Amino acid sequence: GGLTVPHVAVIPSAGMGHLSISVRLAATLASHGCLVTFITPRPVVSDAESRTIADLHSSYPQIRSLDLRLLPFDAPDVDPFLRQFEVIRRSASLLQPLLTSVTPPLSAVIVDISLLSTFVPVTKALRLPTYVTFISCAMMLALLAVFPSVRKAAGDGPIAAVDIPGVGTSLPGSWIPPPLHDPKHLFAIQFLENGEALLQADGVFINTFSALEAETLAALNAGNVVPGLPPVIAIGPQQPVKFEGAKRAAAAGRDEWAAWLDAQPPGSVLYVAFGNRTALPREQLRELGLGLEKSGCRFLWVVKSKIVDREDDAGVLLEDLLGEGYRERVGERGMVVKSWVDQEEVLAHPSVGGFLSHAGWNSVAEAALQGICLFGWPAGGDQRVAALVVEKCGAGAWVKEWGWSGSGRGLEETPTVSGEEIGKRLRELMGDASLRESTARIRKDALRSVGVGGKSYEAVRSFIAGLGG
Ligand code: BUP
Repeated sequence: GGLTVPHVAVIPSAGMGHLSISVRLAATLASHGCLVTFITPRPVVSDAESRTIADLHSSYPQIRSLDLRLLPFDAPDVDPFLRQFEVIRRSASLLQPLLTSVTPPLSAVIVDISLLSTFVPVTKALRLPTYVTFISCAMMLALLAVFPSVRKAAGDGPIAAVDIPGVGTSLPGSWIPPPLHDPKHLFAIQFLENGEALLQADGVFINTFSALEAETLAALNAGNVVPGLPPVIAIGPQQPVKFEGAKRAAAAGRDEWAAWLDAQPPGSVLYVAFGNRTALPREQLRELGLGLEKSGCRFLWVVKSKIVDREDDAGVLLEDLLGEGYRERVGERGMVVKSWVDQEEVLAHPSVGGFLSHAGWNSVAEAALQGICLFGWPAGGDQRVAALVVEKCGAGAWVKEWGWSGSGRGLEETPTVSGEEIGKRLRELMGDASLRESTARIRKDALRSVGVGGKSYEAVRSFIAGLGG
């Protein structure tokens, strides 16, 4: 009947990036009046994840909570989040009783992309429409979609370059996520299987919008990338859910940087942060410090490295890492913070005029929403593809020659980019008027998209309406 409220199960995967899109979508659906059951695979890997899930349930008491109790599994020695993907994927058999136990009966399931290939047989056996949350850009979704045929063509060897049909983009082998070159790598195996399973899904939610990726979205939805793909539903830029717990965590140390930001001229500050998972090699950190000094720009720098986590005082750390006298030379021009700021708040601050970032997709979307130019310094994963998207649409720039030594996770590796070079390029980028114009245009489109009647807003509404609500 036309009056029943649809009921959707949302199943997130491991790691904050994967969790974020599910949590935000669950909150959005609930605020549109959709009934939501959030199914958490437990135990989770990190404290940040358990805090976020607890926050979701306390802020949205109408969202129901179920646990998927994971089966024990002897996984290979890989990244703990990748390992957790595998553990959850192998617990798919526990899903059926959960999905059938809820009342009213489910109208659809929304599952994280990393789990799709083992979960879709279960949801489809129950005749449940199955939607996917995809955590990166549309260009990465296109890569996922073509990957099964790319792997077939490459045999057991590394991948040379990937042409994305219908978009006219060729991704050099060195730009795609490094583990994809090794067909035996667990990530590559999962990526391949999930890429194949995409064709069985009923739709894919993605945190992007037209000013960033209109062409790629159109090509995906026209069947020009891979025929038979389900609808790709752009819902970005997703607004962060401001939970109490998250606010409390970010409040530590806020007074100092917030007061400093308030005192800076409009658009003058370069914000520097490389996400949760990318630790700068120690020597590169020092060169970046020199570069920021030489750039002459004002800067707010979130220093995130393994070393920082063990230190109590950012001042001690600076002396150690950046050399004697660094703070004195930089003076009031620079603010260095340890570990965590409320990035949304920083990017929304009128003093901020640029963002030096690893180009993690959440950071890209958050900067685009605020009209802040993003200068990409991608390390690994999907970050080069994201940096390409940023450059193409005018959301920022990418200095392609800037690499990272080794994995981007080691601390003792030698720098690949000198402070001199960093300073020079940052000064140019901060002064680029055409970039400021294009990011202002992108911001307008972002606000239109998520506002009432906008494309992203309406996409969520028509998804709910399509479920019979
Ligand atoms: Br650092 C930092 N405060 O100080 P990405 C990050 N964030 O709120 P990821 C803060 O973390 P990979 C800080 O707003 C964004 O939502 C930021 O997500 C927030 O990178 C998130 O940019 C970072 O997608 O690494 O997930 O850390 O690219 O490897 O997935």
